Amino acid sequence: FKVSRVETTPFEGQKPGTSGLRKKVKVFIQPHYLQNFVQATFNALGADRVEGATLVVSGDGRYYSKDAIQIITKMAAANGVRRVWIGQNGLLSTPAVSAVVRERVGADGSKATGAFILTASHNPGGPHEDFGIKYNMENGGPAPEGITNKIYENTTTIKEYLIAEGLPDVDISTTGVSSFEGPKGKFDVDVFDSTSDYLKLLKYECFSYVQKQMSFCFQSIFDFPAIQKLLSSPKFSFCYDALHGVAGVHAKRIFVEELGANESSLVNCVPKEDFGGGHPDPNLTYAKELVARMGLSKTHSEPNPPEFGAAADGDGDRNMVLGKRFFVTPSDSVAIIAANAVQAIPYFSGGLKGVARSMPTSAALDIVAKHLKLKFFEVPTGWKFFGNLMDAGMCSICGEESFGTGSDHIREKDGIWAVLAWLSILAYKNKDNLGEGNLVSVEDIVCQHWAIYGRHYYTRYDYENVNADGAKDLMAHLVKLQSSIDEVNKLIKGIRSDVSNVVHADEFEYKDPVDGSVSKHQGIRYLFEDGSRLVFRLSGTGSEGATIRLYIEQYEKDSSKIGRDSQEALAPLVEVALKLSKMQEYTSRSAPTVIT
Ligand code: VG1
Ligand code: CO
Repeated sequence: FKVSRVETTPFEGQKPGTSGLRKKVKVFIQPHYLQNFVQATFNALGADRVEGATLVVSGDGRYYSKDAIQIITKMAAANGVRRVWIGQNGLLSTPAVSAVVRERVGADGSKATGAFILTASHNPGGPHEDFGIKYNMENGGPAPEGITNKIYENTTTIKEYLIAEGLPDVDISTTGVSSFEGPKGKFDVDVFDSTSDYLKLLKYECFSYVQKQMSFCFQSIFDFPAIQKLLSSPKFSFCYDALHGVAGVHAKRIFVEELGANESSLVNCVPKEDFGGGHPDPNLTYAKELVARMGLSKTHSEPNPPEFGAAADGDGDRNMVLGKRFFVTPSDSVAIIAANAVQAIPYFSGGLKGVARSMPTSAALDIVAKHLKLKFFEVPTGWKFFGNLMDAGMCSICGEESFGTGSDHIREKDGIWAVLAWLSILAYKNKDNLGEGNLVSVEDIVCQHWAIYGRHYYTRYDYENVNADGAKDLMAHLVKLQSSIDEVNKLIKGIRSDVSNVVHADEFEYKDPVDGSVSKHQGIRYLFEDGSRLVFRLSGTGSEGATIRLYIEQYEKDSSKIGRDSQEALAPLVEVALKLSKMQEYTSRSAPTVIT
């Protein structure tokens, strides 16, 4: 092939958000649009990281992915990349990409140096919906802000991009390596099985050198035989809904073929370009089928729901965990995994290096960290902030309220990992119960946790696609209010006298303890005397208008008060939040789009 230089002009608005660039498909398919962003990324990385590189290019299989893969492959070839690695059919979940970058070794001994992930995650897909792209680094984690800012800068000045001419479209449906000859030498396209490397990581891990015994020891992340025993017990039942996202591919292989779950326990596990027309977002609103199966639907009654259910988002990095007629909040989920990890998950048997959560995530994890004397970190929203802590050996388990949970086995959140973590805890708690005795259920595990650590009532209100100016004004109004806490407390007492006082309010700012970088304006916080919190943020993953997220949390230590309905328990704080922020006035919305 030859290298052709194509003239181009900048597009507005190519600024990567919380997790890459996400836009409507009709925006992405404009001539040069994707190309500009990809070239801007290559230029931001610099020749050192591009020439001779080995890049993974794959994603959640949403509409436009197949075209994008061909375009990026040709641009990679023209920019001097040595190899492009593609999961079969272009399908790799975000955690699988991270695993491939970190673990896979090519037939010629090569290792990946980075990845383009093609996904808009939980946003709907199809010709009229969203597409997205983000770049991950050599450690398998999202590019840090230094790089994403540079990418954006480059998109504002770009004049040309490079693309290979005469390079045929690659067949991504069959595994194998194809080699091509370019002006700078060989270029390989390697199409490989989507699940093998990811599975290998979850099943076996590291050879740690034990000096005393002078021997190598095998350690696995998860005890597959123990999980298999649980799944095959007639007392246990399981259900997994991939919402037609890419996790379905991995789920079939891991849960059914490896762990012996029944094929009928998989729902919506065939990936579709438009996710069957739904929102591939694993929450109580959008994972309707699973919610009904688990006996949590208000309109449908299910006589005998499974013991355990879980769902994934489009790119498989999120998870929702459900018990029989029981919802586990993601903030509780990460706290419970952390509290049980050392006993229940072999990978953590040597102890946890530390734990971390994003700022809006509830403080349930903080309490576990305190009890177990673990290092603890609170970072801004978005997985990229956890990566630095993990690379520095400071954090083992982390999570976000937005259904993201993970560990330092990779540098992305990992939906299937979270499910395996829960199955491990269930297997551990039930190791003597699978014959006789009562099964310890998901609900039992959560209630026992609350009894020890107290409960964080938690809810999130999302106002999706509201007027962007209104959203900005609402945030400005809240920042202005923060200048006088006395004034805020007067207002609050006028709304509800049964809510405690605000003792501190600010805009969250984070200084990375590893590289010292500072991230500002990461959400507005109101902290109350009794430990309650109100947090307001603007979403960074939407593709249209603005999305306001309101996070509401209240801590209850008294074990006689931990069994309430969370919406009911939080009603006073919700009222305060809505009136204090003048939500309806600024957004013209009388109710949120989604409540989780
Ligand atoms: C949302 C979530 C955030 C998550 C991000 C990416 O961001 O709130 O916790 O890390 O999505 O998740 P925002 O800016 O819209 O609140 V995913 O599954 O897109 O990779
Ligand atoms: Co996702």
